[in-house]
Amino acid sequence: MNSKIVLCGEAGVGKTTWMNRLMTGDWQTKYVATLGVESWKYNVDSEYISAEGTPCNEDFTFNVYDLAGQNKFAGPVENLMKG
Ligand SMILES: Nc1nc2c(ncn2[C@@H]2O[C@H](COP(=O)(O)OP(=O)(O)O)[C@@H](O)[C@H]2O)c(=O)[nH]1
Ligand SMILES: [Mg+2]
Repeated sequence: MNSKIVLCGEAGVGKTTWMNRLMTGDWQTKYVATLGVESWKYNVDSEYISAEGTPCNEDFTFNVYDLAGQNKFAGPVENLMKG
């Protein structure tokens, strides 16, 4: 199954840090502003997924989009949210 996660919010609240932690396991301490949007694919094997104790037979792919908080990127961000 494919699903989309869109991280949005004001600049500096920790969106990029959260995504880096998810993708690399690392905790990044320096601040690098996101320009526009960055996206990553996050795969989860079915063996790690269960719903109310019932194993799931499907792998999941999350397309995680990390958005820039600045207003000037509002246009592209709005299109991404729709799609
Ligand atoms: N103390 C603390 N600092 C954080 C946390 N998450 C992010 N930061 C710091 O906040 C700053 C901005 O984070 P960033 O992920 O770039 O924000 P973004 O603009 O929302 O993507 C960086 O210097 C991070 O190291 C957190 O949970 N705790
Ligand atoms: Mg960011």
